[in-house]
Amino acid sequence: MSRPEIRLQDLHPTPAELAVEVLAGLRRRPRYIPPKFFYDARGSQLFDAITQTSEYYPTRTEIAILQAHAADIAARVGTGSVLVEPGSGSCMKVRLLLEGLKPCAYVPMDISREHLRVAAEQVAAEFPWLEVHAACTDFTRQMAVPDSAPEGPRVAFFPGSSIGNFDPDGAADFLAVVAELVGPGGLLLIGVDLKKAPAVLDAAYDDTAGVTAAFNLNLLERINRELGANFDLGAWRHRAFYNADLGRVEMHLVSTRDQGVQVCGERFDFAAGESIHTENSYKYSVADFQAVARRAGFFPEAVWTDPADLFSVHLLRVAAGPAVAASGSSPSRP
Ligand code: AVJ
Repeated sequence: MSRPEIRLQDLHPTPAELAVEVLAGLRRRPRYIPPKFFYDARGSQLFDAITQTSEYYPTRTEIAILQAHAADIAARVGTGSVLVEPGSGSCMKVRLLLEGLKPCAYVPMDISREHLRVAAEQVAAEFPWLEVHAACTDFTRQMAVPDSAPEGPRVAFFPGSSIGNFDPDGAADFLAVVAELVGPGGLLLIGVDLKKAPAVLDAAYDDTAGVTAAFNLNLLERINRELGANFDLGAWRHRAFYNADLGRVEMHLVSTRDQGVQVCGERFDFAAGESIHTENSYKYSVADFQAVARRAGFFPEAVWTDPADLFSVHLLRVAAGPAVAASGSSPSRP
């Protein structure tokens, strides 16, 4: 098959940007490296492998919700929109919506350039009637729809509970950016993981096959490769647990001994047991998440959950009038 035509806008983070954020994170206490850096080519593959583990319920549960309510979602969203997906990964879930939504264009955005290109080309090949305008970008910093994309009512799709990587204030700020992106009357379809028994959460982020551990440790391999660092992969272990006080799963990389590591020519000393915090994954109740969405100028239109209340999918709308003020930003037609 010939290569399908897609447009790819490339704002991929440079090694210098990676260096700045990694060094800043390692100098802080507690040490923290943002989870967006998990997603090099191998990290994107490992994430897809996590979604196949028996312990990681969010992906299959959200897919079941989207399948069960595809007709309702399509009826509420309507056709002909510009469908924008920040953090599109392998573009798996959007496939469940495309026939019903018949968007005039699909705009997948991802930080992982080659993964994005391959995924976007596959969508274009499977849905020949669909215009695909991909944007390689760190959407936590920049979320512009490429100029090549057509005009049309915008719908944002943000599945997978990626919103959980932000703390609730950060989530409200991010949703305000999405509200501005879709404009007055615009829609957001978003997947949000729900609070549940801690044992279920602990297992989901520490699968017995060790895929999540490999995903977490791959961050150090990436830093070794791209920043010429010398992390000893054998001297770090994966740790994940639900922090009930803060309503989030935390992932850490824990040093198993006293050690020094060189990153970009700077030396970092780690004591045995000291950790680098690599991810938060906040969990919500339906009402708590709707409160966050309201702070960003969204109104809940519908919410769907699975029978076991593991996961939720929310349809949210920005008020149609010009009167919404979210985080001080004035909404404007994109
Ligand atoms: C992609 C951020 C939604 O938090 O569940 C999965 C990432 N990390 N297992 C999540 C992840 C470890 C995932 N998100």
